[in-house]
Amino acid sequence: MEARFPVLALMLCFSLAVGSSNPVSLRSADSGVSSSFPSNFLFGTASSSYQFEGAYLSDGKGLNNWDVFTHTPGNIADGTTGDIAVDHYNRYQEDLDLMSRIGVNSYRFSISWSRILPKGRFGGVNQAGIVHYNNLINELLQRGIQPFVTLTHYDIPQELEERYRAWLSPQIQEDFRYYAEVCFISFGDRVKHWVTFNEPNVAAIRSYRSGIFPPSRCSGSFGNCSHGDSETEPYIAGHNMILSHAAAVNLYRTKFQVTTTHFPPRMLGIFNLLMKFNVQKEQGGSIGLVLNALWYEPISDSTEDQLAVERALAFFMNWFLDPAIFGRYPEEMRQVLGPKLPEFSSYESRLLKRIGLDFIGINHYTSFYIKDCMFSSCEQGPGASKTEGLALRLEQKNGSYIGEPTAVDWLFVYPRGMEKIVTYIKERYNNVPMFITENGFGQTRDILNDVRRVDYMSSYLDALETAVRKGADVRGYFAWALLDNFEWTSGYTTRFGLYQVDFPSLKRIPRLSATWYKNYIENFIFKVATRGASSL
Ligand code: PNW
Repeated sequence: MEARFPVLALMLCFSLAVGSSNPVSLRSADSGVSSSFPSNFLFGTASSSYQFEGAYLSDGKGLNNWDVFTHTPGNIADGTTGDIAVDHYNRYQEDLDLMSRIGVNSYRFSISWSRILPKGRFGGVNQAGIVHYNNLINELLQRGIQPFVTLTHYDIPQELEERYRAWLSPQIQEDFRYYAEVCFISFGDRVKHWVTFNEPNVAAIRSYRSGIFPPSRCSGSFGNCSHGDSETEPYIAGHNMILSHAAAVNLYRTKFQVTTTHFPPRMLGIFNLLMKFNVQKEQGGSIGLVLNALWYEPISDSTEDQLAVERALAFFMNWFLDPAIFGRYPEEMRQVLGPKLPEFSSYESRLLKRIGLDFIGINHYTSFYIKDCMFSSCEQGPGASKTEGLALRLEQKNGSYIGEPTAVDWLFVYPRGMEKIVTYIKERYNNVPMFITENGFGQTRDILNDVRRVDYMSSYLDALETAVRKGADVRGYFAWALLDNFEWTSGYTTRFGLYQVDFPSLKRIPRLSATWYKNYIENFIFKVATRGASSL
């Protein structure tokens, strides 16, 4: 299926030739005469199953960890659940129409594991779940929108918690591999971008260090839990996530992705014959991993604070990216954590290094200052403890914030962080292709004229373009989110949508940012279409 941009670009060329006017109407959507993004750049919106779908007991879906967690009083700020969420399960056609209206050429969503496998590998495949995602994918492709699919975005079948404590057990690797296989077989002929995990770093930290996500495990001053060990369990869970990721990537590489290109031409005949009974399909897609990526500025120019920035990056992001690409944990983590950090066997390490990643997905929203706690003493706070890397995270320096504060307590507007995190990843990981898989702005007041979201997106996209101009291989950008939705422990109190959702009626109403994004994309297509013309 073809992406829609080349077609639109042609139409625009035509409209230029016949003398119609530039379609850009919002001045702020036009940030220059040319764009640094490649012509096949993906522009999309992002979502996740638990935050959007609702329909929590429909069509044979099994209970997941978030169903159980939200139904336990006291866990969610406004006492709500994702039982209905924005009812995307039933209203997806309407939502795809909204995407078409904006003009995106990709949609990032996640599959609900317990909708496909209500009991994990300990029960059957729920055909109704397969049918649902088939319909969604087919309708996307009919609209010229590419599916960009995450296998797990925090929600997992509750069965796995109950049987063996989910991420704390290596048994989950087999469950994840099996689930991935069902998805590759069912959808891989049409899905060309797969993500194994959304933000395993945030999942491990919030589920097993602070305990604010299910299964609510933590210890000591890290949170208020009845079970857990904040100093070891996040690293055990993370380790099992990395090995689960590796199992899925290895499976994709060996059975689904490409089967012929690694062999010299004269061996192809024999190879094809040998593989004929083994290989399902040549799907030819790509597979990657999405991390939450914060940027950090040192609180001073001292060597100690600069080293602390490296530690903060290691303990938050490289914790997962280094194993997925280099087959080992960052040196900073090994030094500080010692035996509390699990080890990869030499087989696992070689496997990880060999399979690698086709792309890195970056969820970037904000930045912080970092102060060293290894060589000097620190007050208590996020990041300061040994298990977090001895790098204190601060919002302010000399009384001023790193960027304009927002209604979301962790979100400060610091667009340069976008350029810097992308450039950092480019340099550390040898310019592996990147996608900005999430970027967005949250509000607690319900505003339709969301100028602050428009300013935020516009400035972050400008900063992203700067990184691309300087050589970063960034291939797409996904706005979080198309719609207001269930914002985890904040419930429905925080709104990230380009469209407002009126929750009682579930009506979708466009905000200024929806119109702005539409114009931004149109303007991009116009720039791409006139690229050749201007150099004539
Ligand atoms: C992401 N931070 O989480 C998630 O992938 C989404 O599901 C979520 O709705 C969205 O961001 C908005 O919150 C984040 O500390 C977790 O900077 C942590 C941070 C940012 C985003």
